[in-house]
Amino acid sequence: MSSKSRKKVLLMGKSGSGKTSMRAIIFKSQLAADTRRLGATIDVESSQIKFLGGLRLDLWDCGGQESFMDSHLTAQSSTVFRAVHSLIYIFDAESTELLTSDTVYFLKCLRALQDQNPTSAAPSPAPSSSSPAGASAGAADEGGPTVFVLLHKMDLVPVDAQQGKLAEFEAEVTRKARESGYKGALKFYGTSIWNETLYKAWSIVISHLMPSLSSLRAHLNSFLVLSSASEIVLFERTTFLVISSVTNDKDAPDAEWDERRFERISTMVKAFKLGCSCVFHLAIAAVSTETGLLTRSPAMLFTSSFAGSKIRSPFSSLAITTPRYTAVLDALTPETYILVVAKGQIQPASIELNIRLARPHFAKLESIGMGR
Ligand SMILES: Nc1nc2c(ncn2[C@@H]2O[C@H](COP(=O)(O)OP(=O)(O)O)[C@@H](O)[C@H]2O)c(=O)[nH]1
Ligand SMILES: [Mg+2]
Repeated sequence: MSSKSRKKVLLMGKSGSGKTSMRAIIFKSQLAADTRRLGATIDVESSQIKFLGGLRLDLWDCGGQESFMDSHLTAQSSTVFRAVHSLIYIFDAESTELLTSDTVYFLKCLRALQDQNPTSAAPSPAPSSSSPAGASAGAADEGGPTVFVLLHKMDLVPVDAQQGKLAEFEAEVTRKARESGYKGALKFYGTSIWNETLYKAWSIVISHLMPSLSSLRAHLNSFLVLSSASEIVLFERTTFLVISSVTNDKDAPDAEWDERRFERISTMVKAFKLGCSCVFHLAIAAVSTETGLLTRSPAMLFTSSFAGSKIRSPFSSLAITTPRYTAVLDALTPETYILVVAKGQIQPASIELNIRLARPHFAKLESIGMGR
């Protein structure tokens, strides 16, 4: 397998900051509540995750106890830090040592990353935080590893203080990193396992690992135009992370569209799949309490319709019809799901037909690595 299709991603941070919880929720479909029972990670737990387009993710969950951190930074430094595509560093927002010893370890990791990947001295353009789909794939290959910094457990910070805390943390850590001689880009996100911020950050990370996203977006755009849809979102099948999305310009911006709708869909579909594991093919017509395009109502419908029913069959597809929009979520290729949203009340069957017709085209793209 070529190094281009195999990406090493380090998950680092102090013990108890939430690294293994994230991994379990995103890649093993665990419930957030179940992460309380996770044991401490010993040394390094590496897992290989197959992604679409032949991409293989080597995820290294590095134990964060001081003794392990010291070993990662000294004896094991070349093993851990060499040939890294991305480093995801987790800080516990509640830690009393956030800007002292926690940051000191982070700076040591940046130094090791730079030493083991000499090209990382060049600034690497990190993806835009506002657009997972707009992430620039392959930047790490050209300019050294990309560093994502997650200020995690933000649910424990009062809501009105979250933004300020993240901004202050970002400014301080960036300043210290520059002072220590690190020149690469650092991208900051506030996250929590208890809401969709986790999916937002991880969608950006994953999009960054994907080759040729712009080519994929061009194909999705053609599909958007041909099917007269308002929005199309592509999800990775297992994690339900957003890989790419396109929106019809004439429908956007629309104040009623929830800014966090993609991450919310990831969260709710995954929770639904977990909670029910049932055959999932339903059409709901004329929802009277409809409030807007994919905002609250589908989430409530998911949970209220199926709570308690465990049939143990894989998720298949979903169609929702309301007076304001029609949405169909269906498998597109063996490794992706597609969500097609059209304004107004139209027959879900027509969207399903379009998806069926598009499948061979997208399947071909995937088999050649998403249009690489
Ligand atoms: N409140 C809160 N707790 C979290 C969050 N993420 C993880 N935890 C908890 O933090 C504890 C340590 O998590 P773990 O993943 O084992 O940390 P690790 O040592 O970095 O791998 C567990 O009890 C998790 O349930 C979060 O976003 N919010
Ligand atoms: Mg752990």
